[in-house]
Amino acid sequence: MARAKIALIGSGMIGGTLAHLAALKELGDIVLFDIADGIPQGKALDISEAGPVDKYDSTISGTTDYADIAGADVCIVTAGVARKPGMSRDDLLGINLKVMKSVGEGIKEHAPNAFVICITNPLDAMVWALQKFSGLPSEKVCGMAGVLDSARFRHFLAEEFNVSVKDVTAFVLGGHGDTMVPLTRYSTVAGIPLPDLVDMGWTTQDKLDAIVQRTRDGGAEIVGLLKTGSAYYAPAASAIEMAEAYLKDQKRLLPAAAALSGEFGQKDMYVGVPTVIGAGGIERIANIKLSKEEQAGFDKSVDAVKGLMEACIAIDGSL
Ligand code: TXD
Repeated sequence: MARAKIALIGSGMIGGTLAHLAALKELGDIVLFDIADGIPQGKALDISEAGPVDKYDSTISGTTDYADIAGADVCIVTAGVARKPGMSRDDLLGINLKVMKSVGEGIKEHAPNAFVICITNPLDAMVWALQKFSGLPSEKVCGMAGVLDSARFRHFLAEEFNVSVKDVTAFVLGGHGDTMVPLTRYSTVAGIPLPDLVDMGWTTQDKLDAIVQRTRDGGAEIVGLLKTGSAYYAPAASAIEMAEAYLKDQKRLLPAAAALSGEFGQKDMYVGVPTVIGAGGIERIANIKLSKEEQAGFDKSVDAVKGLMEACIAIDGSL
């Protein structure tokens, strides 16, 4: 059986890391695409040259020509600009919306059967615009943010409880931003819900609240430290987990920005929800029951995303 083909649209900090991780896991042959001539080709050659050491036979190529992504099974989109200190994710909208238009046209023409994972910020608006620009079925276009946000949450919880990250599960809902909604009652250590761990004295509610806030601020914390850009190792690892679930039909239940058609009382928009990812793409959305407080947090996040969508429509009336 022919190897899968993975196209990385954007070969910057996340794109290069995606290529390296996909090669290490031998998920398929990899095409790095960018408009900055030399970057995709240089990174592709460098990662190829690591192949003999790490023993992967994936072919990795770099290009500035969309024709070279032809027939891709997965497209992971990081094209656009990233934040600098003092910028919010929303500040990127004006520039990145235009980038999504060109990326959407490229995918529509050359890889219409791909499973598309959008990473570009502001994520929930960009993935919605990308699906419209590309015209791909909505179940084949999703956004990566929830896996990253829950991974950040899980890392902080594992540190707090001094337990293996392997046994910490976490649930986050809503947009990728300050309004994200970490669900503590569905987050556990080996199935023990966080509220029970508070009752057991493993942590306090104040410490838990601080961890939730640090998760919300996770992106800004790294931007403030790096000063030259934003996070890329954990975002890349998160998108690769989603791509693997599609390529291997794993039916993983993962948080993702997905198209809603009535779930959680919303439709015609993308926002972070629990999804089942398999060979059909976003195969199901777990329409979990939310408490009044959780629903209010989710609705606030939905309103923030709708505000970004309106800003997009004001810029590009074709949306
Ligand atoms: O969880 C999440 N979704 C976020 C997303 C986590 C971290 C970063 N997040 C966003 O991903 C970030 O705010 C950016 O919007 C993207 C990509 O972040 P990255 O750190 O990889 O940005 P880089 O290093 O600037 O890479 C972007 C590349 C760069 O090489 C540009 O030349 C290229 O995008 N680029 C384009 N490629 C194709 N087509 C067009 N039009 C284009 N414009 C720029």
